[in-house]
Amino acid sequence: MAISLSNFLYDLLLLLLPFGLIAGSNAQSQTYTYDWNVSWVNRNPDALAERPVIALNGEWPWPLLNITKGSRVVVNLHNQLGNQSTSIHFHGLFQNGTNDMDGPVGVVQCDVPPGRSMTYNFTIDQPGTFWYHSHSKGQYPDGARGQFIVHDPDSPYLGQYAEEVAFTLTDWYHDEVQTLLPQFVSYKNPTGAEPIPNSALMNDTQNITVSVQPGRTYFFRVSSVAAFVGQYFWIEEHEMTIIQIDGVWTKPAKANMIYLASAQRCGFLVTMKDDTSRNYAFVGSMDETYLDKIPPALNPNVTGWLVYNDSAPKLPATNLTAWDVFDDMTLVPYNDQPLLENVGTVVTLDLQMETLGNGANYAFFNNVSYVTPVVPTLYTVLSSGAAATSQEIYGAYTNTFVFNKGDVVEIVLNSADSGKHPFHLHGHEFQAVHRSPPHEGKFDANQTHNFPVSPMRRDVLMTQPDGNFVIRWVADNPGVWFFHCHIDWHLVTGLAAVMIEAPLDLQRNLKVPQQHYDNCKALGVPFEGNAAGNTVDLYDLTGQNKDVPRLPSGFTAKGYVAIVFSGLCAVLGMAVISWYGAAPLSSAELASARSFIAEAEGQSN
Ligand SMILES: *[C@@H]1O[C@H](CO)[C@@H](O)[C@H](O)[C@H]1NC(C)=O
Ligand SMILES: *[C@@H]1O[C@H](CO)[C@@H](O)[C@H](O)[C@H]1NC(C)=O
Ligand SMILES: *[C@@H]1O[C@H](CO)[C@@H](O)[C@H](O)[C@H]1NC(C)=O
Ligand SMILES: *[C@@H]1O[C@H](CO)[C@@H](O)[C@H](O)[C@H]1NC(C)=O
Ligand SMILES: *[C@@H]1O[C@H](CO)[C@@H](O)[C@H](O)[C@H]1NC(C)=O
Ligand SMILES: *[C@@H]1O[C@H](CO)[C@@H](O)[C@H](O)[C@H]1NC(C)=O
Ligand SMILES: *[C@@H]1O[C@H](CO)[C@@H](O)[C@H](O)[C@H]1NC(C)=O
Ligand SMILES: *[C@@H]1O[C@H](CO)[C@@H](O)[C@H](O)[C@H]1NC(C)=O
Ligand SMILES: *[C@@H]1O[C@H](CO)[C@@H](O)[C@H](O)[C@H]1NC(C)=O
Ligand SMILES: *[C@@H]1O[C@H](CO)[C@@H](O)[C@H](O)[C@H]1NC(C)=O
Ligand SMILES: *[C@@H]1O[C@H](CO)[C@@H](O)[C@H](O)[C@H]1NC(C)=O
Ligand SMILES: *[C@@H]1O[C@H](CO)[C@@H](O)[C@H](O)[C@H]1NC(C)=O
Ligand SMILES: [Cu+2]
Repeated sequence: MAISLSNFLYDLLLLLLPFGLIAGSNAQSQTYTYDWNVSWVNRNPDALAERPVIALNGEWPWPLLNITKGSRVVVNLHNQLGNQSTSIHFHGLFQNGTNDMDGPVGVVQCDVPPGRSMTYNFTIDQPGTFWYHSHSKGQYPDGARGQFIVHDPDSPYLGQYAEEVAFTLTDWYHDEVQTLLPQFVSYKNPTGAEPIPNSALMNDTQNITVSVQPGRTYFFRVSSVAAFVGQYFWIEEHEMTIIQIDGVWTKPAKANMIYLASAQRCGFLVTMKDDTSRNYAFVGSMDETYLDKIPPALNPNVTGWLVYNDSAPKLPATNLTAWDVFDDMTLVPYNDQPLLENVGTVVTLDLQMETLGNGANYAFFNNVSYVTPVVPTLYTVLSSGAAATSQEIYGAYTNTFVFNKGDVVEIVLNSADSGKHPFHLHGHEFQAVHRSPPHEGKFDANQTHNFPVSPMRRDVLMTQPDGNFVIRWVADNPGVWFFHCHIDWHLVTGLAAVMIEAPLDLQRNLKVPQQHYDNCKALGVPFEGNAAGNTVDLYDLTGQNKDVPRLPSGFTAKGYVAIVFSGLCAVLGMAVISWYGAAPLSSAELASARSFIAEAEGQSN
């Protein structure tokens, strides 16, 4: 069993202590202390290919953590990978007062290099179904993730179910990120086709079984820990009653099928049948609209079974022909929190994908593809005095926005991309005020919209292809909060922004442990000054990290591929064009390509 001994003892304590001592205001009565060695092991979760994965104390999958609301968590993370840096993010937590414990590298901390440690120390005062994962560049799809739940002694649904069942859903790759990433971010992939997963997994395996008792009600907690693809989920001939979404209790809502995009979670009740003569499949099915091409051998499905009867067969799931999926926008939070009005600041983020001068495809908000600044943004806040309220010092390539304490913030996100993108905001549960159907284009604030009286709150919301959404929250959590697409391939190519709330409050109240800075020192990463590391002139950003330069105008991805290859061999060039299924170049594209080559040759001579 993965839960540490101290955790077990605290659980025991929980049973023994008089109830009054642990519930309510006595929030600090429990501390969960974990020592985590992170290292490589080999595993074969889909029974198709063994590969190295990132283990926690030699175990993979990572343990399910079950923490009681109001507790303190202390994680001593020891990087024993030998050849990669690492970090930990507890997805969905507010980290209110502990912004430095949130995890994203380059935003609130430096990477933890091999051989070094970092202690994460924070309290949890919110219920829900969550997950925890590395927030170092592109790392969690190598297995550096697990599920965690926060048990709520004040749950409005206590007593309405007998047992809990928790598991994850994910896509899975046979290759390591270090192999896939250079293939993805490459001139050979100018359209930005994402790596295609090899399998779908349930709880990091397949064919799981859940033994059930007739007539009993169970609370299912399902977390997507996917790198890329969303999944449909359903239980054959059983209805689900959704009661929780991400970290928020909702009014009960009945569903036959749910959809979990990367990083989303859902909690639902299922009441078992009285008849025990047969078993029932439950299925996770990858949304194939994410994939640029569908390999014939790919099985997008993963199945588990509710086992009523050990001697009855576990029959394969019936193939569906249509998706009848629950619309999460119709959920209402249990506490009826009303729509936030009096918006103080509106941030409009226009999303697009584009090929840059190295021939690789990148993702943009407002024409800027996020690049990690020289100095992690939290450290810029803490070392810049009064200038911390000025957006400029955070650099021109980080999409950083600064808000006053208490501001009602609204993000309008307009996607000009044909894919689906699940966006995650750290440090908050936002109100999902509006989401358009596919292909609506930009949000039109001039139109009358009937926003919900009490919108769904959650921490990951998915845009539809070429659609838009509007979210709101109150900037009441001083900190530097990452806002990004949770498709890891899109995060590494820049689909991110940074929301800074009440920076002067942070300067007054946050004390970062020396150990965090020591990790920066070990890596040679500066931890003072503006985004470029300038401590003298905070408005001089010379030396900041920048986007890859643009292609010359009129130059297309297709043209780029032709050039690169025809430079080597004309025949190969033509072969590559047909490999991409592209039409022959137009004469304008050819002319533009020729002049680009001439210019490039001129420069290199
Ligand atoms: C799950 O069962 C299917 C069907 O029997 C099998 O093909 C697959 O290999 C199993 N998966 C694992 C991880 O054992
Ligand atoms: C972690 O690694 C250290 C150093 O090798 C070892 O002493 C310790 O026992 C390990 N801890 C766990 C929980 O495996
Ligand atoms: C899923 O895996 C976790 C961690 O190994 C385990 O604690 C949990 O019981 C598993 N859930 C199911 C339904 O098998
Ligand atoms: C690190 O080591 C693991 C385990 O040996 C290996 O599979 C992986 O490819 C290595 N990664 C890098 C970046 O060298
Ligand atoms: C965790 O933080 C609390 C509050 O700041 C502090 O009292 C405690 O000593 C810290 N624990 C560790 C292990 O750093
Ligand atoms: C988590 O712990 C709570 C209380 O300790 C328990 O009621 C619940 O069943 C546990 N959940 C899981 C999934 O283990
Ligand atoms: C369990 O399944 C077996 C095999 O199908 C069947 O013979 C038996 O009657 C079932 N038991 C119950 C309690 O329904
Ligand atoms: C479902 O469809 C797949 C191919 O798409 C097929 O291989 C499989 O046999 C079908 N399953 C059932 C139960 O009909
Ligand atoms: C996967 O499940 C879907 C939905 O039931 C079905 O349409 C499809 O045929 C299945 N594919 C395979 C390979 O089983
Ligand atoms: C986008 O940025 C590039 C370079 O940073 C610039 O050349 C171009 O004019 C910008 N486009 C728009 C529409 O602002
Ligand atoms: C909304 O109205 C304003 C003022 O009339 C106008 O400037 C703006 O372009 C309009 N926006 C859209 C999306 O039509
Ligand atoms: C953070 O804490 C402050 C002060 O206790 C509180 O007013 C605010 O609502 C909290 N915000 C979040 C997101 O937890
Ligand atoms: Cu995305």
